[in-house]
Amino acid sequence: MRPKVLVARAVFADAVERLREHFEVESNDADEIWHQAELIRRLQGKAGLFITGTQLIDADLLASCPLLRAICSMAVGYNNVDLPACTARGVLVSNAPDVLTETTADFGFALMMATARRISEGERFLRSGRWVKWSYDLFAGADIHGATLGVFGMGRIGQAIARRGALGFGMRVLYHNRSRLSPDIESTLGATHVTKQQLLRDSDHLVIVVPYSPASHHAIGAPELALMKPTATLTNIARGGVVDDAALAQALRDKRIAAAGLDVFEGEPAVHPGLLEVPNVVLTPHIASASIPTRRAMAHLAVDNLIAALGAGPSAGRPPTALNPEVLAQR
Ligand code: 8YV
Repeated sequence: MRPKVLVARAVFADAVERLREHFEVESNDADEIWHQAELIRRLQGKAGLFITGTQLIDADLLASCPLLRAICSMAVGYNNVDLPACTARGVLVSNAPDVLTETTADFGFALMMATARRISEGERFLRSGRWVKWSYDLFAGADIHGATLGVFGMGRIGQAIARRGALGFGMRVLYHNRSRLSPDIESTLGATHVTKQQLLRDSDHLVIVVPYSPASHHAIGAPELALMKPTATLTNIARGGVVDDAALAQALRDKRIAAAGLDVFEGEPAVHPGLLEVPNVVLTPHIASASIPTRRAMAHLAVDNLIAALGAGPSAGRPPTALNPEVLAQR
């Protein structure tokens, strides 16, 4: 009998088709949002699960689904998955790194530029019919070129943003990260490692790319925002929860910082009402990796992982981007 697999959200048909070549597949083509009990109900008897960054995989779910052997996510971030609990239960977990790095960095840069140059504010103004004359300071914002870019979290996406800033826009690049890059990489990127305080104080444009974990919860809150320049912008493409959205809304209202660009939110798809009320923020619905080729590559990488993790296909037993490969050794 072929293993059974559940695809928790709608995804490219060709990706699901590849799963059907190896498994008996139940897919959520209607893209319903299943509550946790429904997800658990549908997982009964399934060996594999395809998820996005939005399904919660916790110890309760794992305990209720004893046949589950592999979970593949089409996201790079995996804060929605209790990885130690999966490892303890012998469930192989994979994510989808690398394939989204450049696309996500493009978007982070675009969001930072839109924020600094007040593009959303300008468009709302124009669309509402209020543009009646040119003025010397109409939506005058901050420059990107020659400014100081601060990167908080210098993983793959952070490095790709730093590269764009240094090489494309002549920016001075500062970064803060738990571990420092090698001197080689620092000099290629033209990036200088600084303390978090210095990063907050010196950045003209701060971009948040640090993964979410209990340690990074509200890493940017009222005390951190108070250290930033009043002319600075903040862009968050990491995860809601890294930034304290209530504190940010207050800082934007008080003009403690000039503007923010946000692609991710605490409790999304809900957005803090204070953020919807202030004009100096660009808001997008978690789309940083959303180019068609990249979303397709993410889905297919997740499929590669699930096929291999369940012992099928040419890479059987060797899922390319497993997060807990030690589970395979125990099988
Ligand atoms: C995804 C993301 O859009 O990969 C991530 O971690 O946040 C986004 O690229 C989303 O989570 C897809 O599942």
